[in-house]
Amino acid sequence: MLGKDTIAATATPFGMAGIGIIRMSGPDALAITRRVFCPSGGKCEWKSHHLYHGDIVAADGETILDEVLISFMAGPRSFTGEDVVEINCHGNPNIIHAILALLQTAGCRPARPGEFSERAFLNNRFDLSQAEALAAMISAKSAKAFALGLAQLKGSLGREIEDLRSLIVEALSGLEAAIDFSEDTAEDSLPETPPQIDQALERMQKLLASYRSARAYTEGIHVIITGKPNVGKSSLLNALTGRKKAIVTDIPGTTRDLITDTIDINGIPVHLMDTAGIREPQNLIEQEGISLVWENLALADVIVVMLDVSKPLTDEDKMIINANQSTNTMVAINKIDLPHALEREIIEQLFSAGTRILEISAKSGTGLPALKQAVMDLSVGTEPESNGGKMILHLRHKLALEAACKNIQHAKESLAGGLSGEFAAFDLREALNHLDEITGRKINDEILDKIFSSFCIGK
Ligand SMILES: Nc1nc2c(ncn2[C@@H]2O[C@H](COP(=O)(O)OP(=O)(O)OP(=O)(O)O)[C@@H](O)[C@H]2O)c(=O)[nH]1
Ligand SMILES: [Mg+2]
Repeated sequence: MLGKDTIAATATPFGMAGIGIIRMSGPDALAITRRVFCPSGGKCEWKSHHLYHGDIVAADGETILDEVLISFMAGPRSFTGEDVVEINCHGNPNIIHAILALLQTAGCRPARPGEFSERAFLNNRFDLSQAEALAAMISAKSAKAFALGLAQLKGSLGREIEDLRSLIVEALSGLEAAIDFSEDTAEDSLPETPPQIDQALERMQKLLASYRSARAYTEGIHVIITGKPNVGKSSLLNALTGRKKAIVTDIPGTTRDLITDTIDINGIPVHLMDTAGIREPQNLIEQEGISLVWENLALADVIVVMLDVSKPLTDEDKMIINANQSTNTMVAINKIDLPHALEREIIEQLFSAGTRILEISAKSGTGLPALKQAVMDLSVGTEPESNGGKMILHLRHKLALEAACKNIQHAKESLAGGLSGEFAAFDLREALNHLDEITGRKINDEILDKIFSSFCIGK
């Protein structure tokens, strides 16, 4: 990778700011800087990891473009592993553009999105999972999501994958020794299942189980509130967000559009969706609104079916209850501040055993903390820390791990079924390949391009 062209890009967002940072990496980074930079006092020694003050001077050799601070990090002790220069100029988009253009005439080219990280990966500054962690940190929507990205950047996932790799390599060498032995002695003994196979499988399944809660922290969870008109869905949205987001009236059919808002529960972004009350639509607008509810019910992580305790159950309630019997359904019996016309036992019988049923008052706020907790239990389950911070955040990692698990299970089955150890050895090698996709030990260029091109420019 060293010896390639030198690249430059702004590392800070374009826009007015106190400072803007332009980053340059490659073999000519220092030579290009020298062409455009006039240090205070006339000269500087360009010691690595030092900061230099001076002016950026235009191609005419006279016009000062900006007064800047420049840091120089000589490779390989830099982010990319190459020579890196960072120019701290004033955060005016015109000046940043002008300096970038000047650097290009002096010998570099604009960096592609993610190209700095790609070079860092190719120069073994970090593994692929760490590069992806960087992108996850930049786009993290909550402090918790950032912390998970940071743990991955520190190598928590990479280390776990290397441990799993070692277990499989040990199992493989045990198997291969057994295969060689049986060939040498012409004995037909069946190879035993190496214990490392089960250990690896268990750890991989634990890692896979972390995906759901990790996604909750990074992407948030989608909660939809459904029920017949007037049960208090919009009131619940308003009570949970603490804002008058949705119109509330006692006229059934008030809400027709989807109304969304995001709240934070224990560091998790929870995307709430208030919906049109479900009933026989009375006009085209309501009909459209209700069909949107059905579409979104299918996509939600958690469904809150709302009932009104002050009114007897209707056919509409029963239809909604029957349509929402999945494991991600919970029930909110609302308006418990009013006289009850509904019995809890009857509602319990209408849902499958174990369904969470909460009694609330959207009006007074009673039961809302318990409702929030139930949403968490249903969507996140166990805390991610329970796996020592080893989690998978990316779908790409999940798919690779699932494929590796399948290979290992296959290996186990063929050993248990008395097939030659060669078959199991083949599957174990495949499992290793899938694990190597996660850290990038072995990965094709197309996938690499796809990963890095989704990064932002300057990263
Ligand atoms: N007493 C009492 N009234 C409530 C409670 N929650 C909602 N209401 C009242 O019930 C009526 C309907 O509330 P909404 O929040 O608009 O009900 P909705 O389910 O969104 O109704 P649609 O949008 O028509 O489907 C309003 O008059 C609310 O003030 C509650 O917990 N207690
Ligand atoms: Mg409403």
